[in-house]
Amino acid sequence: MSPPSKIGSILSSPQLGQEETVQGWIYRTRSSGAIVFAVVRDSTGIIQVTVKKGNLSEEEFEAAKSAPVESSVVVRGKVFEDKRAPGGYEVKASGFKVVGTAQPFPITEYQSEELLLDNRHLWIRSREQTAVMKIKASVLEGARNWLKANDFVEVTPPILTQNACEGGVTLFKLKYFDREAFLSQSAQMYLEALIFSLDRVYSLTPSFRAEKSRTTRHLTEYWHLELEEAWTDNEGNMEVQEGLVSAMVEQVLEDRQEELKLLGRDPNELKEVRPPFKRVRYSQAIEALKAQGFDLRFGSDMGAVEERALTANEKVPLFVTNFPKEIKAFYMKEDPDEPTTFKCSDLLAPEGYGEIIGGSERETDVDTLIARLEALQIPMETYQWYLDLRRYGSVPHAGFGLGVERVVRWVCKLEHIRDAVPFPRTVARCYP
Ligand code: NSS
Repeated sequence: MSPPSKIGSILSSPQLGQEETVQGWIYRTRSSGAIVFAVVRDSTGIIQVTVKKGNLSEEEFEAAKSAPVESSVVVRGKVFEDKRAPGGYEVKASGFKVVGTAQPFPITEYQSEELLLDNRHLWIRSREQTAVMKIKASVLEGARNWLKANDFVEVTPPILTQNACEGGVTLFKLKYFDREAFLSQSAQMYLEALIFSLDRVYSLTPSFRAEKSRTTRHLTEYWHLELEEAWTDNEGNMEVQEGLVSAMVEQVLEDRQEELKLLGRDPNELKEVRPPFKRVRYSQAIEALKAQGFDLRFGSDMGAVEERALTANEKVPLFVTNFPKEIKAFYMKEDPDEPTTFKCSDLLAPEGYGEIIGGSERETDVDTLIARLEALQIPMETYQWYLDLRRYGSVPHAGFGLGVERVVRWVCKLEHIRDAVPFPRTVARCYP
């Protein structure tokens, strides 16, 4: 028997009349008397298999005829052109072995969103989910290649922590023996510690947010790509962000155009994503939004609605800089040119998809940090190690965190962020 071929390679370079072996799962099947049309899928595509009585053993014909969808099969046969078949070719079976007979599959056409989520472990076999996972892999591959080329070292921060990097409201608390600990919201503080020996670092970890909000862009567990760099400022940090995001998109365009099209994303729409990205100050953004009728003032938080309005007509991500201090985190550095603001930026995806990165230059002065923690009434004990970073050779530095699923949602043009991750965790769901 010939060694198994991938369906994708059979369809892209068909050897007409040559015998091939395909291993996969039945995607669709119908039969009429002496002929069975089974569409078989593997990780690379789908192909029609025509099973005719008489071309193979009676036993195999009957097995093919009665095998339900999602049964795993090994099929042998010659490849022929068939304009009506998906992909334009079919395999005429001379062998059809059912390896694992499926029970009636719980997912059929037109299912409710709830049923699909309850059966997520099965639904991830769908072609759309498969395409998203491949695109996500390319997003990460593009990121890692770019980070390596730019001398960033991958590090492994902890997930169990006693520090609330992004405030107490969205912390998942847990009992850590006789103490209290949290699931990490961000690796930032640990990355800040690592730049003193490595200069440029990044990590890819899950982050956890006990977000009560049921929105299309919040998960309670998401993949967080975070980066920290010594000897740089907020401007340098933004240049890293635009280089990194462009490299992610470029890798997807190189590897995954078919998958993008399957998801309804025209690859051409992503081709303009190249540095530099536009920059607008928060104060200007507020003025622009007020002109659109929004009731806002300096100090108002920007949510999904405001971000959508700012970027609905953009094709390339947009930086919003200089947020007011009162709506941002304690560790950011004041901008001496506009002292009511921090040297920080949010990167908003185009087409209204909203924030994908939050970044800033970090405060380097220990007394300023102590004063801020005191003002926020944050107990200092668990922050002593972080303050030490300013006591022993403090250095200008900046960094950011990128929400991987936020990027994938935008790139894949997904309605909901939960489809950017195989097993979504949201307020409503921790199963399967
Ligand atoms: O809260 S952030 O804006 N910033 C930080 O956590 C910094 N401490 C990161 C750093 O400088 N190292 O979150 C960063 C990004 C944000 O822009 C989103 O893209 C993503 O993390 N994010 C989320 N994605 C999915 N679901 C939720 N709930 C979520 N929260 C933030």
